[in-house]
Amino acid sequence: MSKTRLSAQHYQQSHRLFLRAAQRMPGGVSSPVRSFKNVGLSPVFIRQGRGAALVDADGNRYLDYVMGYGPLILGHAHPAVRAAVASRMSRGACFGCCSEEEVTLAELIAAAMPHVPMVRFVNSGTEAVLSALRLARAATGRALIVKIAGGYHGHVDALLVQAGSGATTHGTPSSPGVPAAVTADTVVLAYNDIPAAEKLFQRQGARIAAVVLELVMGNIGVVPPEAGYLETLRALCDRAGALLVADEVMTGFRVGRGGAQGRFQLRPDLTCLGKIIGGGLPVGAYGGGARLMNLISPAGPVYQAGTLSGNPLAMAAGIATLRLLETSEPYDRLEALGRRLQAGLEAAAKQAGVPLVVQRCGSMITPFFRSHPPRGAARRGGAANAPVRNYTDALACDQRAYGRFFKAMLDAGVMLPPSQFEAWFISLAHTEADIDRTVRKAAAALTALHS
Ligand code: KE4
Repeated sequence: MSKTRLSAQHYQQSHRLFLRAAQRMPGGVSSPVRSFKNVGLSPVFIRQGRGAALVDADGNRYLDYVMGYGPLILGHAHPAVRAAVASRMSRGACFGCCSEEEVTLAELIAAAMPHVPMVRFVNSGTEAVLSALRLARAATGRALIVKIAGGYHGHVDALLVQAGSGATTHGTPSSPGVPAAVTADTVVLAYNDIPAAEKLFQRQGARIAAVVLELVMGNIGVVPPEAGYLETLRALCDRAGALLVADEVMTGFRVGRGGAQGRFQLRPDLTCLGKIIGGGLPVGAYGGGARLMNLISPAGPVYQAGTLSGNPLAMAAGIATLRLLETSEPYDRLEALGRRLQAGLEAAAKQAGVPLVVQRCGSMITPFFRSHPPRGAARRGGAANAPVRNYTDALACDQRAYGRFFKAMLDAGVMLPPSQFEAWFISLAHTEADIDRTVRKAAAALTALHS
């Protein structure tokens, strides 16, 4: 592997594991973003997580803000989740039959999300979105799908067009292997661009089966919706007879108990979930009203199935997690920690003279490294402190600066997502002292970056 390694003596075991992994797994990983390739490094291999802390194969400890890319809102190895999974495992974990846990988790989701009274469990966010799109096309008899530039919805063929997250940094936005015929019925809109949406619906509204979007973008970094944007998409869909599919795989139970649809008072027709509802075990789900969901086999003709769908272990972990999220108290705590981290990072960047725009929704947060335009050149993607409004703005940020910041923080014992185009996640295991320690280390890293 020809990539620059972290300071060698601290990461020998990880590097040895990585060399073995690279013999057996493409890129040595099970998912591209965790390869650290985007920041030009070899990945660390994690041996243990507990609370907000990780320990890698070399015994290095980290304060973690990846948190599994979102599922671990309680923190790593939470006692309630450990107990629920152990108890379930002791009685068997896979029956190919129904289990009570599926029903209980479905009821917990419905209680928190009024627009998701019915749900079908699957095994990943990808599977949830691809199933929701099939249902939307069946329900409307239409083919056209509208997605948002930079939106990432898993590796769904039809949506690997200008996709965010790892698809921005690891694959060409329209990945090889996806025939043009598959994306011929996919149209891409810029986020937060109401005129573009109105124009598309004016021209093609009668052909549109669904608009699928992250209500708060998290896969280009955190970009919240601007006032009126979500409401406009809802009205355009209603007028055209198209469905609004909210991909809340990341935001569901993250930005509030009712997800982003609750936070922004939006009525989606279908909702995709994942991550938190599985408490760290493999899970996905899609849901909505009975009229639509009863089109799904065996209730209706739209086929979708899965050997491990509704797996009792994942259900048990999800139930244990959601049961600790049933009041506003945990979200108030996460909001306060998020506000503290945002203020700290902004102050540190200002002190260091680094053009950083920190954007946040609840406990998901991203510092965008606004690029220094070449001397005399016009800045692309807005002024140094202008908000990142969409994919174009995000792509104009300084990825190299983020990569240097990532490495400095990793060596300082803080694990961040290895990409500018990801969200950092705060958990209920993080403390104010953790946040303050993070800000101190970030201040040192930013100062070094700018010296
Ligand atoms: P999975 O198939 O990875 O479970 O979910 C896909 C997905 C769908 N929708 C949204 C909004 C998502 O954020 C994701 C997956 N998120 C990425 C992190 N940006 C997962 C990390 C990875 O790919 O390894």
